[in-house]
Amino acid sequence: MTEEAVDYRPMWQSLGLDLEAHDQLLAAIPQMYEQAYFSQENRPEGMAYFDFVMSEIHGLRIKELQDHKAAGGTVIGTFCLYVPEEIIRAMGGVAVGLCAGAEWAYDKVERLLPANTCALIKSFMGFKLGKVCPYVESADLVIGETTCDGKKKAYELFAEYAPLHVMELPQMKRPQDHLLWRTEIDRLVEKLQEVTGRKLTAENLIRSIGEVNAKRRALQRLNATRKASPAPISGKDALLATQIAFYDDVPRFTDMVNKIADELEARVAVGRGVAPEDAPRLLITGSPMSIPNWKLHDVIEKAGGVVVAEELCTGSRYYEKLVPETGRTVDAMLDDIAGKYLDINCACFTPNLGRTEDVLRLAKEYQVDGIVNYALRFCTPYGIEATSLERAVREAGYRFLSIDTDYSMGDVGQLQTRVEAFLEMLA
Ligand code: BJ8
Repeated sequence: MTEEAVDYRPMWQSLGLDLEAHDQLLAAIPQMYEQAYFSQENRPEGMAYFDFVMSEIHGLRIKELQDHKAAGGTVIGTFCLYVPEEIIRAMGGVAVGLCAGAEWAYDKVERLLPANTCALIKSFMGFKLGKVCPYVESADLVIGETTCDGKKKAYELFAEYAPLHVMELPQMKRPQDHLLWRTEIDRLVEKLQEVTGRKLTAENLIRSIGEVNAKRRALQRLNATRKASPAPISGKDALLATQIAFYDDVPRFTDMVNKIADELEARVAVGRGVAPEDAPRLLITGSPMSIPNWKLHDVIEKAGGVVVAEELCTGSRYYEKLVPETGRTVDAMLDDIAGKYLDINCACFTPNLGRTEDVLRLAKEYQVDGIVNYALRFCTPYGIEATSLERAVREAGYRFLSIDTDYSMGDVGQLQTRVEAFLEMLA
């Protein structure tokens, strides 16, 4: 990406955005971003790239997507980590994450959905109904999945506004569930062949698996540096990098993440950090945090803690596991993809003991002082799972804080008080 002043309004208009509402959205985000990000001291220089991507998130990146479509490619919107981006990419699609992290057009949303629906669902519906998201408007197809009940039912309504394909995700991980999931992967391939007009071949799938693995490996490198004390990067910056992984051009993003990982490794070598060595180190686990949701990290880090790990879909669940690179036929690679994706530990599964194991393993590896469970208000899976997680975490000797919040800023004062009290306990 290069910097130059461009008028994107004709592009937004051609996508059918409500320009007035979109202006309001674009006016609000830089302010939130500045308050959260530019107040940090000693940021790694490599964050300049991510700042730039954020500043162009509705501009240059959307222009790139339009150019990609004009050259015969497609844009495929997704809402969930279980949708395999390797397959989309292999068929000339660009996968973009459509989960939204801000309240928008709730007046329209609440005419369709109960007010006590989780913020993530209300937000993606609001961005669509309010016509302010150029990603969803660029999408040739949106892929939903039968994860939680809220999403499942919301997709039925969402399908009235956008072309939608829903994957049936099992809720258990028994052999018969693996078989069901594997057939859903085949159904996805068929649908993508129809939408993209391209065939899935062994060559394009091998290449795509390699590229997406390289992206995940780069994020693994970046995040591994956070095991050091002092942490060389704030949690907020690391979260931003993972959030951008869902939108950015894959090879460019991989290069830039590897570049910042070089810088962070050099910082670790000389003991340079973003927070004092004795700052309480926290792990956050729970519901995903989509752009521009930086609320909890911001509160924690402004209160003197440092977030060193995220067991989130916008965290380790996204980059820890790779698709094996040994498959040589389409069938073998689809088996590998099915296996890798079903191995993600989301609270929509029962039982979901793997998540607790992941949390405890990461807590040890990242030498954390405390664990914070983050559940979006009205998110039943993560809200209920907090009970068994808390039990296991306390038994293992960690302090635990359970946060239930949404995208509004109304409870920030209350969050600050709770976080400060928690950090004092850890000191
Ligand atoms: S793999 S976490 S992205 S389903 S927060 S909508 S669960 S009520 S988002 Fe998720 Fe895939 Fe799982 Fe990850 Fe429902 Fe909860 Fe809302 Fe949620």
